[in-house]
Amino acid sequence: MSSAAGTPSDCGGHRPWQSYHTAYTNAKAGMEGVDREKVQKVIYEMSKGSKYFENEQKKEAITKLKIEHLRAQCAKLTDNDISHFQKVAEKKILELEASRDLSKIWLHTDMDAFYAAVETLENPSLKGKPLAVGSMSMIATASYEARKFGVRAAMPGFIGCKLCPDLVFVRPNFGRYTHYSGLARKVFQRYDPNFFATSLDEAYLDITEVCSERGITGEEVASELRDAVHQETGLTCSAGVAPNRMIAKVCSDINKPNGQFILPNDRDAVTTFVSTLPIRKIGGIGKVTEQMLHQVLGISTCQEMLQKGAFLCALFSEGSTGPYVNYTFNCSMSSFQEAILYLSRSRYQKSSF
Ligand code: DCP
Ligand code: CA
Ligand code: CA
Repeated sequence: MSSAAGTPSDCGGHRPWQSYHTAYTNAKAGMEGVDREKVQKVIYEMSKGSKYFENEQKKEAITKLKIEHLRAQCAKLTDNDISHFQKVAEKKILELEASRDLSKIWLHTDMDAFYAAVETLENPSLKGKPLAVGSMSMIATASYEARKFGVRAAMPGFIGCKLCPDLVFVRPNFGRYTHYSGLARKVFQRYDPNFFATSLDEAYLDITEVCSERGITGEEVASELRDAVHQETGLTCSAGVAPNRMIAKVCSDINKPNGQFILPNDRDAVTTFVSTLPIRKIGGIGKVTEQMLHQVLGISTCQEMLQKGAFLCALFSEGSTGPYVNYTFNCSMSSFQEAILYLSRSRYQKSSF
């Protein structure tokens, strides 16, 4: 087959930490300047030998087997197979392109370092300190000051301490978070009475109507809404504005903390934005799918996913055989479709929730 396989990092011998991927080795907002290799090494050294680590290693071994299986399937594809599946992929893309909808303006909003920001608001002496909300066994979130050291949500607190010896711990106070969430939601209601919240700290708003009624842009709504949230809660949030919900969510993370990113309702702007987007940004593509698509088909971005559409259809369609393919059909095919949908239309309607 013609597609280049990914080049896995030095997994074997002298740098084993490079292949240790777990929930908290992935970067979050505020971790851009972190020395990832150093952090990964600390995580690896401190986790080695634990039950959790062994379990992660087992999962990793299963993923490797799946990758080998998929590579073998790929190698069996004939030129005829590939040209057949190329047509299948192209047809699907054309169908979706025809239904592209750029008529809606969606806003996704997400509070910054939510639990940590609430705790700091309640106790201003924590301001500016590297803060972890949680315990020695689990960190729920970390302040942006702590993230500079590689400390993040889902990481055991004892690893956080190793990465950042001055890390301050606060126990979670869920009542507080619910209270502040309620205050923020009152603001959201002003812009979309039917907004829907997906967690205490985030919500999706259809701001199409408010924009047209008041003759203002999505950018203006985002600024105004963030100011109002700050005024009502004393907390900052970030926002993303885009023609569909999935992209709006990706956009709200771009200028975090206390920032916003606007993607205009314009086909070229959307396709350009999405083409360079790492596949991991797609809801539903986690660590395992990311690894498989990268190592089997050399796919890292949504654009590459579309370019390899024939291979994805071939490996993950119902016509394919093999236990692994059946097992991953739903997940991987939907990942492929998600990428196409990103480029195509606003898929999520309120009724789908
Ligand atoms: N949370 C948790 N456990 C996790 C992840 C998050 O308990 N593994 C809680 C604590 C967070 C809140 O949910 O404060 C919101 O999660 P986010 O992923 O939105 O992270 P933050 O709001 O803390 O930071 P930011 O959105 O600025 O990256
Ligand atoms: Ca948040
Ligand atoms: Ca969130």
